[in-house]
Amino acid sequence: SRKVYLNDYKPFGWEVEQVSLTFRLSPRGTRVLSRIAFRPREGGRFFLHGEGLRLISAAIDGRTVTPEVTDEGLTCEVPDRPFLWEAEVEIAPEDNTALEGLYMSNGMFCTQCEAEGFRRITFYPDRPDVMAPFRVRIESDLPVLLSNGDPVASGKGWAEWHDPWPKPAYLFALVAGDLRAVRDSFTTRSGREIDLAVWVREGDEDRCGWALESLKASMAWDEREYGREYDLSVFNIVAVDDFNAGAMENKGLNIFNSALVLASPETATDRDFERIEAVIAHEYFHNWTGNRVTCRDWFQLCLKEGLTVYRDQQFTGDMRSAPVKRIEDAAMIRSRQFREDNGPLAHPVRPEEFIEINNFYTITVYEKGAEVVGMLHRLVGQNAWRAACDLYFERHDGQAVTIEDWLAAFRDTTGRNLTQFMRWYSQAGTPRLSVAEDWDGQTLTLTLRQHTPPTPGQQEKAPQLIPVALGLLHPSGPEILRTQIVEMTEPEEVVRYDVGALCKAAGLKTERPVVSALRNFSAPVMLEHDQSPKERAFLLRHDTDPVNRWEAGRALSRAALTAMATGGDADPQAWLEGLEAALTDETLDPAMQSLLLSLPSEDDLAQSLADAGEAPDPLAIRHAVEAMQDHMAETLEPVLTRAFEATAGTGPFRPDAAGAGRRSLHNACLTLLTRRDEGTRARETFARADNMTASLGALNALLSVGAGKDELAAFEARWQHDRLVMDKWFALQVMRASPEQATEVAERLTQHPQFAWKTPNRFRSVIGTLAGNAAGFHHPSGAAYDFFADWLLKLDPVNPQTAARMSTAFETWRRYGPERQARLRATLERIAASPGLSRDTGEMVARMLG
Ligand code: B3K
Ligand code: ZN
Repeated sequence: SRKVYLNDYKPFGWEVEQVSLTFRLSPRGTRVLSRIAFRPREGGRFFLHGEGLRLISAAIDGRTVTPEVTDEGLTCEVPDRPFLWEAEVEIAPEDNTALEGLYMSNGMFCTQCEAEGFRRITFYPDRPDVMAPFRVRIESDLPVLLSNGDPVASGKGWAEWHDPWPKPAYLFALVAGDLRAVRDSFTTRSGREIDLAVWVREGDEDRCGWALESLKASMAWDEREYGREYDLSVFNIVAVDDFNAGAMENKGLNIFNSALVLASPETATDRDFERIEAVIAHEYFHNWTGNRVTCRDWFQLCLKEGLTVYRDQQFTGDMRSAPVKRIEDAAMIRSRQFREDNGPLAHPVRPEEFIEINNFYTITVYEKGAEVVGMLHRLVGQNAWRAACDLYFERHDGQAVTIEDWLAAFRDTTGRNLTQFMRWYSQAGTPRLSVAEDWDGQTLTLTLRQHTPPTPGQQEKAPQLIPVALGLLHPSGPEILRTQIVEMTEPEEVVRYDVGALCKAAGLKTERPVVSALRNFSAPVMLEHDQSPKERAFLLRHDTDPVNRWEAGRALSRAALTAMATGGDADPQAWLEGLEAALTDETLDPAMQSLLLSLPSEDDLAQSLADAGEAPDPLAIRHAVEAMQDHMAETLEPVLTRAFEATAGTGPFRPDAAGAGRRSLHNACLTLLTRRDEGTRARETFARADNMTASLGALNALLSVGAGKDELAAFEARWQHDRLVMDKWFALQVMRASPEQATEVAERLTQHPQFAWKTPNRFRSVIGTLAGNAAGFHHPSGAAYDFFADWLLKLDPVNPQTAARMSTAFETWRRYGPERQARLRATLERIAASPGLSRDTGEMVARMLG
């Protein structure tokens, strides 16, 4: 398979002035007629992408031509002047199980073109830097026919759409089906009324309200915070059950995985509501960051994704709780992004080579990309941030641009030289930031050192610009130095604080302060800062920075758990005391209390052990976590009971942050208390539950102590006709299965009549979840590895994109001991050697084997 390199970028030799497409839809033989007006620029070899297309005819300016067609596209002699290209092709949407291009789901036609799916619809320069206005005519007996832009005209069996905004082909979309609309409207700040609609299958109409509320909130927010208004007369959202990703920002016609649109209190959890709100916002925000200004090439993916994730994070912080959101984002980077950045799949936020671009829709591009954008925001401050974003939109509206263009808007706004900052985009790997303290009774000296270990293809790393947010607390509690940003640029820097003066100013006795470093997770780095359990317990209680307060608790529980998992000396005392104080602190938000109560994931603990040079044993980790939960439940029983009762049933379900926070704490307490009461409370909760957050919380608590058989059956009986709820039912059983039984449980579920393995959501809920049950997945029998690999190989020819993504379950293989490593390597080698392996999975496996 061929590699593509950033440095090989060349613009396309022709400009596309206008695209007209006619679709004659039919499941086995859809005809696509294209009329494309080309105008020469540099010219050169005229190549149009095209895959799996049957070419019926082609003409230039009305004269038939016979282009040379290969697996990847066609080449043709073309005139050296503007010309009209016309072609007709045939495709079979019904046979398209890869869910890229035009495919079918439950009798409905839909598309997914990002990244390179349009070339499976017709011959076209399928690259993001070719932007053009589109006209689309759809012919079909189906009642609802949708495409991008504004509706132009329609009649019985046809509809026409026009999108005036030049767009790359990856933003093209078409939907045709027997769909129902739930409608609303939004008036923009300049007074234009936009028709909004969510299109769903019959029966789902009562689950669209939240998506519409979220959409209107997003539209208002983007006007208020970024001055960005919507630019078409309609905005359509379609829910589809078979979808590889979460959602897609096609211009004016967003297509969503139905799991990320449909919600009602009975069927969706608080988490689902929050995710729907965030993803609706994310796709909507792409209208400016991605669509109006797009990427020059796929290496620039973070240009739209990092920025849009950052915007949706800001939005969620504004709609809900900013500190809670920040803690969750920091936690996700530290576990999942660091895992990627420190393993064989590490790549820069802006990669420089790939075989299959779909393999680079990663947590590094998205979430680390968002961290980099956030650092930039904090470095330049709010006013310059807004001015630079305005400049970026103004300068590049209608263009396909690069990270350099993005940074130039900041350079030109602030006069700042961002050359070193650029390394955040080009260097892979997580910088290690160590903080060493020296105290002489008066002055505190901090020595900061940075160093980034090698990653695949990048041996040497240059120092990065690391904004380090620091604060100091007096050991009696008060803060003596408010958050200050040290902009570190060198491998080593020394910062001195005149603590005597700071204490004096605060009217306090001079004492050695407690350092709170990397506040608000000011940079995506691994902090190495030796602090005693006493200092951590102090920060857990007193830090003014919510992220570091949480982090102090994390550090305490992590230390205790890793010690327990390796048979070392575990002293959870400081952790438990700190937790007790947090749970009884009435000034703390329940959502925050719930976060403090959560333990690091088993995978995080495995990584911590690996970082400390030990081979983790996932079974020992599971036992340590369970022992810790028993310990927490026992020592904190009275406090947990009080918090559990205080958060019980408070009126009708509303999916807002306050309600969600209370329910989250309630469920966290329930899970622990279930270890003490034989499941009494959980059974009662399950029986009384009137919302999915409560039922699933209770079911989860029961399954995690090996109970809940009857409840599982009752749940299935009640929800068997609801595919989204059934996904939860499948996943929970695999997630909560004991290490010995996990593979068996997953295997049994694959025999369930509703195990529709070609639907990605269902595949992920069973097979994907098995990899999330770390102790089950890494059980020494090796059964899970074989089972998982067999299913990946079965899915691969059907849906390579989803198979490739799921293969990342193996990315941590090198962190384990020799026996597991040998088995994992053999499994990866078996996958790699299997005949006909897709390009997608082939690339992933080769990278993992290194
Ligand atoms: N841009 C899409 C993702 C497309 C995935 C292609 N493999 C959704 C998003 O990030 O908004
Ligand atoms: Zn996106």
